[in-house]
Amino acid sequence: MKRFPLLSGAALCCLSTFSPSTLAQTTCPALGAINLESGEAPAKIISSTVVAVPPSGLALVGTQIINPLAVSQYCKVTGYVAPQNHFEIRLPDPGAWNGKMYFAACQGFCGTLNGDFDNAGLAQGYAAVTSNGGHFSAPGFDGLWGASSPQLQQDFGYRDNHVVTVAAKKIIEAYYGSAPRRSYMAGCSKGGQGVLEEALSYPDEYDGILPFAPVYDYTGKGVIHASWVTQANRAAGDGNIIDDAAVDLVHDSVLAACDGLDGALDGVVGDPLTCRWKPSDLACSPARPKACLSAPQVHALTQLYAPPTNRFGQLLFPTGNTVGSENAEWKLWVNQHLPTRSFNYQVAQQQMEFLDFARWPQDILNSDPYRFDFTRDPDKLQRGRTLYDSTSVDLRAFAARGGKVLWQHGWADASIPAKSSIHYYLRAVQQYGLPYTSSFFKLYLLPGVTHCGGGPGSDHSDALSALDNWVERGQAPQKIMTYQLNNGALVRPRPVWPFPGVAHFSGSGSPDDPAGWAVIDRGFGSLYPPARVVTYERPYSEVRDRSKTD
Ligand SMILES: [Ca+2]
Repeated sequence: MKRFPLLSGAALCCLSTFSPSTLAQTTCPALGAINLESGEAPAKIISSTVVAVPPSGLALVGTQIINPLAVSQYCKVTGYVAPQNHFEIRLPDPGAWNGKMYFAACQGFCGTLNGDFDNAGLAQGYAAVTSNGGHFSAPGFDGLWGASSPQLQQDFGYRDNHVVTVAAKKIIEAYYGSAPRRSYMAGCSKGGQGVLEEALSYPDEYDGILPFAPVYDYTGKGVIHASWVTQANRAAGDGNIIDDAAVDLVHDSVLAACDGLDGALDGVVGDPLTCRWKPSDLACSPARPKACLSAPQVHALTQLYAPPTNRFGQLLFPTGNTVGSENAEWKLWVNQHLPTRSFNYQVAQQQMEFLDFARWPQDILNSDPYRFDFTRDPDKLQRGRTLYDSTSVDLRAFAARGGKVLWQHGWADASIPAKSSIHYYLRAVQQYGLPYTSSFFKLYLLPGVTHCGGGPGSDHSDALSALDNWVERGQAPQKIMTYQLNNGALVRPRPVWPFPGVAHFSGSGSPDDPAGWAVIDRGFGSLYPPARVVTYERPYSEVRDRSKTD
């Protein structure tokens, strides 16, 4: 949990100069009396109280940089939409409200309600909302709540964010006397799928979205790619072919070969697409008898970087892991540390066991990632795809209303490969053309950044302001500045340009001097046209037919 120290100063300064709204003291508790028990999002408010911002400031989660305003207190509203879609809304005082709404979608398997997700918006004057994804559950990859619970599965897949949005807009209007003039939504991983799903299925609800490393192909990633990785690295006794030491060996070799391709030896591969390193470069040989990979290791690593395919060679997911993503996160997602299973194993096992089928355990065919059959089993996942996947690139209804997409993904993500985001973008371009697509949709790939932030790269940016500026003033973002947040200080500045632009350093000094970086537009090259993924071929109208998921 990070705290932004500037905010504490802002909060302290304004407690003495800005009289806390007596209006809030009256209207906030009064929210509990409004009746929301009708319509498609029947809701009840559990509590509504004014909360003072502590001198230490608002706790922040995520990668949003804030420009703190004078938020000295807020109205905290908790409640739920039937049956179990719990939410927390944090409302700035009427005098501090910017007239807009910010929704932070839950991530992972959701199941918790973390009001601090609101703070990236609250601190900048937004009425901010977050939810639990439609259920409460244990931390980590716990899918048990989904057992024989089609309603909770639907809520998690697509309904929770929608109904909470509907209820939140009513509450915001009740509090301020007017509905939000603009609404934005942000989320990473499963949260990224959630914001994309909103734009696809409920295009009137948001004016701009901030997907970060979205698992838009929830089934393809969570079951198929996760099982592929699990099987590729399986050694006798369910150990690892590429163990933690081999991961380090590989990463050092990749860095030696490709760190400098972006012009800066800064411990980060800036453009993995130009990195020609391959596993056989580390193969053991008479010339390299030590610090090398055995033949089975070369084979396993090749499989890990390769996309999942069936026995006919057809593509089941757009990509394998990314060269340069061999890091601490890789060791968690790919490697077993028995008795703890890899994250990929846990995700695939829990999805197949509890989330993809209506009746547990009667319907379960196989919940062992080691036994997933890439030729026979993908067809058994159609119900899960209908519930959880947002693979359509048809954002036309969203764009027609002026909706904008500012999409980010870390290149060093060892969970959801960044190339899956590229694949989505290229499919959109293939379907609707580059001029149209880029007019409302920009993709930013962040070098050295791991899943949802972290890693050796620069993960923080003021993406929300860039999006707001685009929506409100029509000023499309180009370069965005990214930083690491280190003890409250913004360090390691790096400009990032929209894909396919690549940042290259040609300065003579430190790569921390942003003036030394410029953009190279290397085009789509061999990436285009995007390879055909057979699992995306199902008619979208059929995928959207959710009447069959009860
Ligand atoms: Ca570099």
